[in-house]
Amino acid sequence: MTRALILGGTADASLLAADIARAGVDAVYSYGGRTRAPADQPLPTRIGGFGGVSGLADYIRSEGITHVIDATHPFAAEMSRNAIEACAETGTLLIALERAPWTKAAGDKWIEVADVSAAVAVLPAAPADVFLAIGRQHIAPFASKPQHAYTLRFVDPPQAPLPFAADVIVSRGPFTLDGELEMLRVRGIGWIVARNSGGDGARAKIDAARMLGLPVIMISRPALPERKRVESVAEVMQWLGHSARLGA
Ligand code: 3Y8
Ligand code: NAP
Repeated sequence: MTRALILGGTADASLLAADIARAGVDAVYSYGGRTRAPADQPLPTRIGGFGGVSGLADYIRSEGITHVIDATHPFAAEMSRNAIEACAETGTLLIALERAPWTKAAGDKWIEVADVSAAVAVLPAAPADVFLAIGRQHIAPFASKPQHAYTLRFVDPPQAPLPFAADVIVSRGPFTLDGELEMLRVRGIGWIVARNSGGDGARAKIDAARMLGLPVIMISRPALPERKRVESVAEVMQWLGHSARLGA
């Protein structure tokens, strides 16, 4: 009897949850508990960490989970690694629903870097207006270049003092091209730092940067161990043994 665990927290995970609920598959949706008011899901939902690999393995056993779908974000590397280990340990089927990375298009001015510290290093010495579109958890290294005027974008208002002076936009996305163009123009942004999240929910800033001729410091995704990986909800539904929603 199928019982699925969705490791969620992304737009794709929400789309999958809707199809799974519609198909009547027994499933539970899991958030990491990063935001104050995550979007509601049409499935029983749990919020918070499992307690590492062993916590996840215990959860899988106690809840009788037969299929794990890792629909987290490409940068949620620790969760993804834990899922691979816990599923190997418990002999549970695992699939990743992971959108393709954004690829550079004609006109894009990308500087591709491996991680946040490399992104800081690439910023110019001369003061600039910099938009950090990388959330809240990984901004501290930019304190080493306080000469810039930073704009940050968080899902929730900051709970603690910021590691450097910055203007914070509070918005959870998804974002629109017009909204990004307006924001970048009004703030006179000269540089954007982004992570290669892929998907549609945050790509508007990349398209807006191309239209405005702005450089984007693009942080590449962390490498993950091999695991079965698909890019569409339909493929996950087939893997679960259910045809996707007809006419989807
Ligand atoms: C808690 C669930 C939807 C889902 C929205 C997608 C789209 C917007 C792109 C920018 C980039 C960023 C950030 C981002 C994207 C979608 C999607 C996506 C980037 C929510 C959500 C949770 C989170 C966690 C949050 C992180 C933060 C990252 C903001 C819900 C809204 C910057 C990633 O304050 C914090 O601690 C926030 C932490 C992880 C990265 C970071 O390190 O700060 N996402 N984002 C999930 C959980 O608890 O399990 O609250 O409803 C989901 C979404 N985030 O309904 O359309 O790709 O699916 N989220 C990045 O670098 O790309 C925003 O601002 O341009
Ligand atoms: P992470 O660094 O890979 O995970 C850190 C720890 O958070 C995990 O080891 C796990 O704790 C817990 N965790 C993460 N996702 C979880 C989930 N869906 N359900 C239960 N526990 C979870 O994760 P992150 O990058 O902070 O991302 C957290 C959440 O935000 C994920 O749901 C992800 O999909 C979503 N998100 C992240 C980004 C991003 O940029 N990273 C962007 C959009 C959405 P234990 O070890 O205790 O189990």
